[in-house]
Amino acid sequence: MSDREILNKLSDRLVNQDIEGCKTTTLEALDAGISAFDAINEGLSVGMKIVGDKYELGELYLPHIMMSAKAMDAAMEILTPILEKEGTGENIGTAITFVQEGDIHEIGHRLVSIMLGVNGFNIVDLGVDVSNKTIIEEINKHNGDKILLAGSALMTTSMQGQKDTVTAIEEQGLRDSVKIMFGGAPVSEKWVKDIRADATAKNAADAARVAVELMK
Ligand code: HCB
Repeated sequence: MSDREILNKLSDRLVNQDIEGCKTTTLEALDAGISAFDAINEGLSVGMKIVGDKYELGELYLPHIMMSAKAMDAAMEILTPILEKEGTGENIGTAITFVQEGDIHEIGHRLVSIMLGVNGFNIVDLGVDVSNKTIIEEINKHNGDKILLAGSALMTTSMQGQKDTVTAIEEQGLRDSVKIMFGGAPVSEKWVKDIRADATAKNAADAARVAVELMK
């Protein structure tokens, strides 16, 4: 089977909520020499995009998405330690990563956190549904470090909260202490510019590239 066929199979397993199949196909991909990174970006993430599209079309329902998310988790359990080993070993700053208040979508956030860690950031992962109060407290704890804030929002509602986060940081006089990168499916270049954040990125690899640039 070609690499492309294995990656397609991985995507199909995720779309079909096949948790065991997702695990075995992930191992098959690694055995075939496919990198953990490609398995995520060209297999699993492609599958998750299809799941989202099918949900929107009414072809899949919430329980299906939850099972696909579990299949993604099962694959990530295998792939995360491999990615972590690929780390550069350098420390280019502290990345405070989180999902906006009211939002529990964590898959993309976790991928971004992993990729930032692999690329030399010390990761402070605040998890999902994080309030501005917690974010401000965490920035203050790391005062003096080079700080990147990497926030995710997957819903148009929670995305509005990103604007409040920037305002809260400005009001606390902390804006010059942090670089702010926001992402998630609804987030656009125009949105981050409008809310006075520094950058966005379309996927986890891009997020790492943009983050490293922001730290320069
Ligand atoms: Co969820 N959900 N969901 N969901 N969900 C979305 C997000 C909708 C778009 C689906 C739809 O209607 N088409 C929709 C939001 C609509 C909207 O606001 N416009 C939606 C909804 C409505 C909901 C609920 C409200 C449903 C309900 O209960 N009725 C509920 C939300 C509860 C809440 O948060 N309070 C809900 C729940 C769920 C789960 C639990 C079933 C599950 C999440 C499981 C989990 O995370 N453990 C889920 C999922 C999986 C999705 C979809 C299908 C996929 C999201 C995903 O994981 N994508 C999503 C559809 C979609 O997004 N098209 C749907 C894969 C990852 C890899 O992509 O975009 O998250 P990503 O991250 C990328 C990228 O954006 C970038 O890099 C990442 C990696 O490549 N990036 C960053 C992300 N963060 C970044 C930060 C940076 O600084 C830089 C880059």
